[in-house]
Amino acid sequence: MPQLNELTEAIKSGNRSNATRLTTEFLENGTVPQEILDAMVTGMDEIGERFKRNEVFVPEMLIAARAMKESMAILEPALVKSGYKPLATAVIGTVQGDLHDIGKNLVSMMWKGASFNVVDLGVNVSPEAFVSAIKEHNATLVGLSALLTTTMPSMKATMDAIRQEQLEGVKVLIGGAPVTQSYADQIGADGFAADAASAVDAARKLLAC
Ligand code: B1M
Repeated sequence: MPQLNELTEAIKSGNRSNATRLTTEFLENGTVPQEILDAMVTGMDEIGERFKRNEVFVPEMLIAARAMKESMAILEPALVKSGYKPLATAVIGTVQGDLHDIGKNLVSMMWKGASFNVVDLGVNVSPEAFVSAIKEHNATLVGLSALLTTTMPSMKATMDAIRQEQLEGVKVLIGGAPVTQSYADQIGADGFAADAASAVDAARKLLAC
């Protein structure tokens, strides 16, 4: 019988065929879906830590996230049936005027890998679209990404729109190459993360989960 740490390893190394095969086997032998998910999340956490230490780079993260995504597709029906609730719902997007999405997609995948329900709004997202998605999905976490100095003001406009709505319990995390903690402070965001792995730590901290 396979061990759960083999699944952790398969996710971490981005071995899709092993990860999906093991997920199927664990489900067939009656392993509790939450335990299978925990093994996968540990794999994503470990690759995230290695990414922060510059031991692996964007391609390895993408490959691991793809293995996670495919295994999750197999696991999800059983998880839902078992009454599993994601940690929180997050809305994420690249702000208005900005078409860069590689970093945002990484954050989105890492959040999914950490058991958040993620609604990805894509790129060039207006402040109004963020606000209406937060309301529609009852999101408590919002991720704003910007890669251009010229689109950083869209982050502020989005923050202003969110704050104006006085949405209770909604935490906003921002990131992207030109973005800094001091900019986050300046526009009243709840947090800043320098990379996708740190975005998981920051989200867990902001929501205390
Ligand atoms: Co553009 N581009 N680009 N570009 N592009 C940059 C950003 C630039 C630095 C290149 C340069 O001049 N050296 C420059 C910006 C300069 C500035 O503003 N300071 C630039 C420019 C000027 C432009 C155009 C204006 C060029 C033109 O048309 N004249 C134009 C703008 C279009 C628009 O958005 N309106 C443009 C267009 C494009 C492409 C479409 C061709 C393409 C984007 C394709 C795509 O994303 N699908 C592109 C690309 C690929 C780049 C570079 C080369 C790479 C960006 C990237 O994907 N990095 C970039 C130069 C560079 O960075 N070397 C450049 C990899 C990615 C994993 O990193 O996105 O930083 P990054 O994400 C990191 C962190 O920042 C963080 O986590 C990620 C990984 O851990 N992070 C978050 C990101 N979002 C986060 C959110 C969080 C937390 C962390 O919380 C929610």
